[in-house]
Amino acid sequence: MEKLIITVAICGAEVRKTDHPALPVSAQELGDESFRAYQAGASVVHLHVRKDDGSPTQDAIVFARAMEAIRSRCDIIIQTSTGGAVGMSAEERSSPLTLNPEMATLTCGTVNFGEGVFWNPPELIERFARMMMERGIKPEIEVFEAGMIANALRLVKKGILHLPLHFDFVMGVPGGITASARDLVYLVESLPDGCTWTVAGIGRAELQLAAVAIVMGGNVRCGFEDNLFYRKGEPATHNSQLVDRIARLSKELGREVAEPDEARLILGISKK
Ligand code: KMH
Ligand code: ZN
Repeated sequence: MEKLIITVAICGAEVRKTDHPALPVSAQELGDESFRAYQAGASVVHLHVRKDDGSPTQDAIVFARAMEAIRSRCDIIIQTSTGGAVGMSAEERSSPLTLNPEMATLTCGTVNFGEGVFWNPPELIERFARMMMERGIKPEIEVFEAGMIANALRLVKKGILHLPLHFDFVMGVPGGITASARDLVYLVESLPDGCTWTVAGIGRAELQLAAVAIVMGGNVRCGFEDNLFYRKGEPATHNSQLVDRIARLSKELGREVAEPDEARLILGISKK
């Protein structure tokens, strides 16, 4: 089995400081939090950014500041979000791609997202995919529902995306696929040979599905975007505490954890 790639989703767009006082939001906080997670074993940081008042933004200038803060501390792979927050325009969501990050997310379909709708019509997906290909940005295909795999493979057929692709299964969002081992196996078995995958379980499913992914040869995402708790009733101190547990579990199960350069090799990313 390849080494385990741990992605840390340090802040997301929906969680607020009032939900967790240690939520990183400023560039310095995002830099420090990414560094702690890197030291604990994360090789990819899934990045959202915030305005000064803590609300989500996709402003390229705010992203650039956060990316600079992260890069000055460590060589973790930076994966910018193109999802942003529910309700943002396609224009706004695509802004961080102008910074040519090493990696970016590409959600391949529309899905209910709690009380809202995470809107990803075919034209938006295709536009984002073309931008990523033109700029040499490695897409991570975000899958909230099984049909999103087929949507991504349609873009392969059209010659816009190319195999092997890397997928992230986000499981347990209210409105999306359930966070069960059964559904994870189904998603994995739906991928073409040679593709890589990560699982991001929401809430308490984060740890449970991580354990399944580690033994199945997949990869793991954890962090405050998906889960704020170390265990029931006990908030995690930092994102790094969640990363550290996944790294420990993986080593106990006989799988070493990838450094950023090893993750680049596995994912087919050439360092920028
Ligand atoms: N905040 C969600 C609506 C992504 O980063 O690409 C979308 C999201 C996915 O977080
Ligand atoms: Zn996200």
